[in-house]
Amino acid sequence: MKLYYVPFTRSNRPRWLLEELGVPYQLVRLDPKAGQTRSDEHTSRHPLQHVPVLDTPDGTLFESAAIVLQLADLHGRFIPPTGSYERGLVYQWLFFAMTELEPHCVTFFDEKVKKKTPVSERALEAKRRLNVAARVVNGELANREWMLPSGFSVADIVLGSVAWWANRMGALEDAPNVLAYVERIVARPAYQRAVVD
Ligand SMILES: N[C@@H](CCC(=O)N[C@@H](CS)C(=O)NCC(=O)O)C(=O)O
Repeated sequence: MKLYYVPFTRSNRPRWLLEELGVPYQLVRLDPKAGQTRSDEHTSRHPLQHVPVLDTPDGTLFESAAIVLQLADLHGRFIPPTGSYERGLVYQWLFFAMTELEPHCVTFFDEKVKKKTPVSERALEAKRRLNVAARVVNGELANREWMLPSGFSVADIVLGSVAWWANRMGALEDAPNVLAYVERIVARPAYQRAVVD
C-alpha cells in the first residue's frame, strides 16, 4: 500500500495506524509548497487536492477516518467486530471527533495561527464550542485510558489526533483527563514513529 503524505497533517493518522499494525507500506511525500498536491496526478487521487490518500490494490481512498477504518478492517486489529456494541462506539467517537471537535479546531487554527487573532469573536466562539465537546471526552476518560472499554483502537487514532491538535493550539480548558490522554498518545512508540518527519 502507498500512503500519500504531507508531514504534520491529518495524513499522520493512517501513518500512525500503519505503524501500530507493523505492516509494510510506502510513504509518498508530497510538498504542497512545490505544488505537488495541486498536480493533475494528485487531483486525480483527491479531487480537493488534499492528503491523506491511500493507494490500495483496488483503487485509491481519501478521508483520514475512512482510511483508518478500512485499514483496521483489512488487518482485523484495533477495531471491534462489525455489529458489536464497541464497533458502534468506534463510529460514535470517529464521527464525534470529525464533526463536534475538529471543525472548531479548524476555525480556531484559522483565527489564532493563520490570522493571528486569538481573541477574535470567531476564535473565542470556536474555543467555547470545542471545549463543550472536549468536556464530554474528558468525562469519558475519567476512569479509562482509551475511548473504548476494551482498550486502544482506531477511535483513539482519530479522536486522539484531534485532541493532540486542540491541546497543541492551547485551546483546551479544564480538561485534565484529555491532557493525560494526549500524553499517553505521544508516549506510544508507533505514534512517535509516525510523526518523526
Ligand atoms: N477531512 C479530510 C481533511 C483533509 C485535509 O484537509 N488535509 C489537509 C492537510 S491536514 C490538506 O491536504 N491540505 C492541502 C495541502 O496540504 O496542500 C481528512 O480528514 O482526510
